[in-house]
Amino acid sequence: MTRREKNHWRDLAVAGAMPRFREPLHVGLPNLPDRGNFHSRIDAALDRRRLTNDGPLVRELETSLARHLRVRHCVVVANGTLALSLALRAAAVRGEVILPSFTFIATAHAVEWQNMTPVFCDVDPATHNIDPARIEERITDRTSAILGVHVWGRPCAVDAIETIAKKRGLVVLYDAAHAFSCSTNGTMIGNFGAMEAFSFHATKFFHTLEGGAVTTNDNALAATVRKMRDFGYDENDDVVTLGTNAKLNEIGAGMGLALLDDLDRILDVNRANYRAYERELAGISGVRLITHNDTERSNYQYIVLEVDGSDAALDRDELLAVLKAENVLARRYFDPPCHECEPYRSRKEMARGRLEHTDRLSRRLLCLPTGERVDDDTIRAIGGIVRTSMQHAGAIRKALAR
Ligand code: T4K
Repeated sequence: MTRREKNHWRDLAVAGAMPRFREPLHVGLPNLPDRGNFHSRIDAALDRRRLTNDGPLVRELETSLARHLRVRHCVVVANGTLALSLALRAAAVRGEVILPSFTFIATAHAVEWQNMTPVFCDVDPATHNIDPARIEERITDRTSAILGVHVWGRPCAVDAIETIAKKRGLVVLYDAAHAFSCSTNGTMIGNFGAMEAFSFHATKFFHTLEGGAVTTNDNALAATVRKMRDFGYDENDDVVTLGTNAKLNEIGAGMGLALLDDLDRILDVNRANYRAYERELAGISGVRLITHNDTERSNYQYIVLEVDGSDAALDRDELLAVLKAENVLARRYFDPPCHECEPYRSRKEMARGRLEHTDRLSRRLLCLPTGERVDDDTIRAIGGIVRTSMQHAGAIRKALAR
């Protein structure tokens, strides 16, 4: 928005109902643990002069995460993208991999980076996750895996995907980057498919600065990922397979351990923030907050708003512009979706059927700020901006168009 537009904006009668935040309010502002806890873990690592290569903090973190996720093996790695790449390689996936386009670009790039071919499948508009009813039409004799993504921490239809995979002899993997500490039918995400890949990036509610993990209940796969993470070395220091450097360092592990001690507090904050958004956004026509199954564990990490964009209300990009003018830096995820990004967009085979719901969702969703720096007053103010914007959509649209 230009200065002239902003001035005009301020002149609008509705502007008084729109509190402007003094500091920009970001989506993805990292949560922090108790500093004393973090510092003492880091001091111990410095005293030991053991900074990386499967150090004691990494080992302790793996044990704690496996316990939390109730999974047999948790192999922590340098980031979520490498977690995906290692899982794909360890599962010996070849040829085509069916995955949603409605995901962060890392999911598709991890497949492509391993010289496999991503085949994009549409999502269920209700869950935003890969639609099992559309998977079979994507299977060819070159398909070897289905890679589901638990978008916004809401679990994929794991049973339906498993059934298709069994019938067609395919490997199932999950990108669980959004789904740490979530469950489905009482089982923690991390236990499904052959392996699941987590991201512990700083913007995730639980993080290790940069980081990620592969989880599995399969002993052989876990052993393979462990070797691949460390140049292919085995426990006897022999190089027994192709590997890379995907190791997490001790500082990141120290952050993860300290945050795990605070996990219940952070989950409480996220849940309370989600409930506050539910209250503040209730009844505003043209916007809908995504729902979570409250009988399961959820991390409420993303506050996702669907903006329907009818004539009577602002569309998603108009609402984003209003929020930005008021210093609320909401974000579009995932726009453009993967199939609209290079190198996928230019490919002929991308013409294989439209991704109707993916295209539609990517134009309608935005994420609002949450986490421990966001409180009830902030959410009330953001709710006020959204409500006023939608109530005065006509006048605001004119101001935006100037
Ligand atoms: N699969 C899925 C489904 C994923 O969502 C992701 C990552 C992956 C796989 C890959 O995992 P990693 O390899 O990343 O571990 C962010 C994150 O960088 C990315 O990790 C995340 N998903 C994605 C959904 O969001 P951007 O491009 O939005 O990041 P950026 O740098 O623009 O930051 C977002 C906001 O956070 C900004 O408003 C500023 C704020 N921020 C960020 C950082 C890093 C801070 O306030 N402080 C910080 O330290 O991708």
